[in-house]
Amino acid sequence: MMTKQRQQLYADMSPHNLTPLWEVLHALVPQAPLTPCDPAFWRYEVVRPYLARAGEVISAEEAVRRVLILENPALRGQSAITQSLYAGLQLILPGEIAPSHRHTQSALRFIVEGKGAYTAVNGERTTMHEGDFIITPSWTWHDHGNESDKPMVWLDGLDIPTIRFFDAGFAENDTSQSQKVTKVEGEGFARFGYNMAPVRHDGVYASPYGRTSPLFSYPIARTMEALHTLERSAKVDAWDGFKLAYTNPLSGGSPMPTIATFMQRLPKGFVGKPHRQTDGVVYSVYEGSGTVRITGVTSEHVFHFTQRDHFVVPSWHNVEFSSPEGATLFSFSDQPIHKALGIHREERLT
Ligand code: GTQ
Repeated sequence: MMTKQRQQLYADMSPHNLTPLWEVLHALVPQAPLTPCDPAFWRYEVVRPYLARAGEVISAEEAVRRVLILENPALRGQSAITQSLYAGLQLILPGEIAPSHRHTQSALRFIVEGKGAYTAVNGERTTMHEGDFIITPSWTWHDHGNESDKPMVWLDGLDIPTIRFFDAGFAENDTSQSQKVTKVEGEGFARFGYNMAPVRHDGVYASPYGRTSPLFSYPIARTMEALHTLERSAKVDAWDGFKLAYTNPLSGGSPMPTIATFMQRLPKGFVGKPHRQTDGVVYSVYEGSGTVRITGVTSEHVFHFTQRDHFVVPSWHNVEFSSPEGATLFSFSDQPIHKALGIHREERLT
């Protein structure tokens, strides 16, 4: 019997770490992406009390980073929201410090609740407000502190699973809890945030952070000014509403080499068309409310979102937004990696 002979072959060679390709070829080289990730939704109202309880059982200092990880339900135990990305909600209470360290993983913060705490990057502190987008470039010292009188919560987005995949993770703790402040607040923004850049004798406008944006704070006021201006006067995109990508001002590319970030405005009464793309996307609702329909090959999820909710749209799932009230959504994905590899695809249905 052919089948029996095959089974015998598989069994005999298995101890030698050999396995037949033809049994797995279809799954290895699928006709279209077959992500193991599921669409998922985290309602802030549900998450917030657990964050508060985390604040009662451990200090930011002891935890180093007091974060509840948003785990994809299909990837439990892997600290991943998509195959390549990590997301978590970090709480820092008044008077607390999250000690200084650095790592090769790139990180973003999107401020979800509160104002007045700071993140320090390479000697400069930046005060955080709801809706600000802040980055900590790979291998830069960073610490967080809350000198306000209210708790602060932000979304952490990191490329942890990507760096793990490449086995390229290094980390180091600083010698002091808070790094020394060596620059006034706003210096980085003054150098790079006004469509200008410092002039060097050799004519190169170099980022101090390699392939990462030299801007580490993208304040919400500027972002909303742009989106509101477009909303008043420009033609709305039938799929995205008004959507802008945050950029590295020196390259025009994404602020970090592994993660692209976006803010999009769905105008009041928006009914979007479905589209899909190879990069799985994590969303944080900055303001307003609406509905997202996420359709995979065999599944359909409909989430009704409101301010501070989070959700994830896996690779190659159709996503479709509607918003009677209007909404503004922050999002991030691993799109720069897809583009660097020349494998990014997107499809807009009409
Ligand atoms: O703030 O450096 O959510 O290193 C996970 C790992 C935050 C951080 C996280 C981290 C950080």
